[in-house]
Amino acid sequence: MSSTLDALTDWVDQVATHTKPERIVWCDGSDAENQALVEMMLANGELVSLNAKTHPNCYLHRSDPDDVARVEHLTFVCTQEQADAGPNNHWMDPAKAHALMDELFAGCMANRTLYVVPYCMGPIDSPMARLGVELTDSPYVVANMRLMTRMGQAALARIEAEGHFVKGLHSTGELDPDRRYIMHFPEELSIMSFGSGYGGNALLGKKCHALRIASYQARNEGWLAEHMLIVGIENPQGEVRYIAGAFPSACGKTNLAMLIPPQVYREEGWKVWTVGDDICWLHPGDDGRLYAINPEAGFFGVAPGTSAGTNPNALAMLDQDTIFTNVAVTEDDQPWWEGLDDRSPQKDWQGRDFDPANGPAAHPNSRFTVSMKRCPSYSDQAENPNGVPIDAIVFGGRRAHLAPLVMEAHDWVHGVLVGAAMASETTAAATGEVGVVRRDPMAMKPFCGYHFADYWQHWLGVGAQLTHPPKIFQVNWFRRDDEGRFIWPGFGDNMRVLEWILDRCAEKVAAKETPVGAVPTQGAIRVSDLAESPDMDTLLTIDPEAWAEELIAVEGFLSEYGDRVPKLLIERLQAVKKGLS
Ligand code: GTP
Ligand code: SPV
Ligand code: MN
Repeated sequence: MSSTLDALTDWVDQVATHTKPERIVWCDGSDAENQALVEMMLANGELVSLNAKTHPNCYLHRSDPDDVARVEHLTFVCTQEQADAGPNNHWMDPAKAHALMDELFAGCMANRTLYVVPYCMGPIDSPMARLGVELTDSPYVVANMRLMTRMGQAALARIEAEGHFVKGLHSTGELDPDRRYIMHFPEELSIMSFGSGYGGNALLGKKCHALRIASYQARNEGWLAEHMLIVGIENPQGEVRYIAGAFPSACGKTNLAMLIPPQVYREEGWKVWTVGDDICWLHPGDDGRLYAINPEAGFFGVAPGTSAGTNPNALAMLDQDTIFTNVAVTEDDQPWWEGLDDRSPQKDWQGRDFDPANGPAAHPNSRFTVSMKRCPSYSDQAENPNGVPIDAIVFGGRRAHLAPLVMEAHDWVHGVLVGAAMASETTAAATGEVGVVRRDPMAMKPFCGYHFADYWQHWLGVGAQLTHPPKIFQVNWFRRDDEGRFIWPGFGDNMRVLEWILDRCAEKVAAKETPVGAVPTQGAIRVSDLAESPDMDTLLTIDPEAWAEELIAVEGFLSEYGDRVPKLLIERLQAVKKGLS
């Protein structure tokens, strides 16, 4: 091994001395390596085989029932100064965190294998891509990282050429929720995760590296690391425009990224191309526009609600080469979840005979892991090393009330305020109560690796530098009527809103200005071909009194971030408030 890999081999040696694995395996990412891992996991029960006729090369993993979601209360950002982590993060002194983690990791890999997983976030030849190595004792993590990142030989070769990478150390430990910590050391570019095998806690390339560590690096280097999907919309003239969208966990990114337009749109020639469904790295280009890459290579998507009606593209990719986590199974061993179809499952996500008295058959946060290449709408630009130019940024959330179907921010500064003011109902993607409205600025509350006030300042700074900044919008697919039903049909019909957004970007359509943003004029959102017209008045009306209350709440929220909050943002908030009164 060449000398530029010395830092890596030294670190592997050091970790092995401390954690005492039975053996060390350097992963090359090959099919043969994956096949051997799968066979081992089938033999030891970590994976269960599914119906090989209907779902070739698909497997089911059942987590420990106490380990099914991200654990925000056990996730820490460990900067030297507590203030740098900000009120948005749990903080621990790095020395204390290291001592705690060293104790947990001591000897924890006895009788286990230590896998060395080199990975690249982003197209392997992209100047925007970043490297990492995850050391893990979980073969399930290895199999997932192989689908979710460019993992193995090519990544190792680039690490050797560049000489630097993010260090991630992971052990499932005993899966004891009381001995579980996800620690980030942005100043050391390292991550330590102990006691969980679940996605966002354990696949360290994803939220830990590509968002928490990367957002910290991005701030220092002048770019943005965001919790965003990237989608290309092709119009009947064959022009493709790209939209990046930040929605909190389990709020519709995967679905929007691969939507199938309604029939009238398809007949006109509209097409949708998927670039990414969860994470987006945005870089200012020489032409004054913002360019996006998806650092991931796969989808770790929410299963419940995915069906032939809601997301046919997702369903099509899931019948082969997919790892399912915590879904139910039918009597003939096909994966099943709530919302899929009207078959009844035989076994629930814990492998018990299905009994509705035990709750849903599939865990509400059950997921699928699949390569992006299996997506029928996979964009031919997804591998473009220079990324795709972004015309619009969309912020969305789950709001039963208040937030309109769509509105446009007045300008970049107002757009940053709209993003910072986002709120959404909590979901099963993280442990804790579900359905509670909380502030989730830019859908980054759980993922920003530094002080939110500094983050908003950075957003303002990036925007100021762009001669052609994307327009910024807010959307809400989740408005409910008095009976609690969703008013907007959502899913493929969200295309109707994207068309308006792109028309606004191209200055093709007028809008109704309000102090909180510009909303579509009557009839501007095409709905006439829908069998049942949704209540567009409710969806698009801005209630000045309710918004005045909302802005007071936003003001209170921003004040929690102290005098680091950009003055420009506060001034803009005051201006909007004044406009309303
Ligand atoms: P993460 O992977 O957790 O970051 O989530 P995500 O933002 O990619 O969410 P996803 O697209 O997987 O959607 C989560 C849930 O919301 C699923 O159950 C979907 O069926 C549902 N959903 C998505 N889009 C819509 C929509 O337009 N309307 C309604 N009513 N539900 C939606
Ligand atoms: C999310 O929770 O936002 C996800 C799944 O995308 S996880 O990888 O667990 O973060
Ligand atoms: Mn996510």
